[in-house]
Amino acid sequence: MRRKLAAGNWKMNGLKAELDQIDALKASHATPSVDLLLCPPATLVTSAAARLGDHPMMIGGQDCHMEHSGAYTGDISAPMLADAGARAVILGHSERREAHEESDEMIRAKASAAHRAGLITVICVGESLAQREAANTLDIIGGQLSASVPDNSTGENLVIAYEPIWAIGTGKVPTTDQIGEVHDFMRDRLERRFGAGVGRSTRLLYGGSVKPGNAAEIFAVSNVDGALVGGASLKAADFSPIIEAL
Ligand code: G2H
Repeated sequence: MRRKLAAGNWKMNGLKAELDQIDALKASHATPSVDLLLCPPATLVTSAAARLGDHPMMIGGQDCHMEHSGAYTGDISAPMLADAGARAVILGHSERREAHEESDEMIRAKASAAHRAGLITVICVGESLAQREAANTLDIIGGQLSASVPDNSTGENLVIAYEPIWAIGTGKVPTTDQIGEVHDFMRDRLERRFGAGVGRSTRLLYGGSVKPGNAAEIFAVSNVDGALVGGASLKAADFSPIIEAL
């Protein structure tokens, strides 16, 4: 049985003062019945992990380099994230695929490095509005899945987040039928590639304008095992009801 996962992606938001939100989450979810992951900016990973104490919430990064170390100014490696207290990393978010021209091959190499460092990877896939309107959604998702997900994935270290680009930060959310179609397709693709063990234990998150008001409806969809939440994860008062809806 897959354990549900609520993941927060703070993107490029948050100064030290915002770590108070972690205290609020700890207070509201002292013994959470679902897995929790919070991915603050890299500058806060160490202090966020320290702030957790013995709470089971995980802290994660939002990207990592595919190399272990070297002359890559400004980059952070997977072992560095792990050393800072991260237990997971988001990879291939559409904002990185677009703004940083990350290819599926780069994401696969980063994910492989993250797995070697003992990190859980949350690998993002998603179609643009033009691709959906051209009825190419499943082709795009299938291509991203096969090219971005590394062979050293297991049911424990792999999480996939379906994030339709047109739903990110826009307030637009796909219908539950649209979400279900993609999640069922992803489950089938993972089972075909990795077999039933990995295919059925990999958690599939939905991401894109998840809010307290729509979370329960999204979580009721087949093969939705949780959410990757952006804007609504910045404040514990918004993130908590989403966690409770899981
Ligand atoms: C999608 C999501 C989090 P938001 O990017 O990854 O952000 O919930 O703000 O749409």
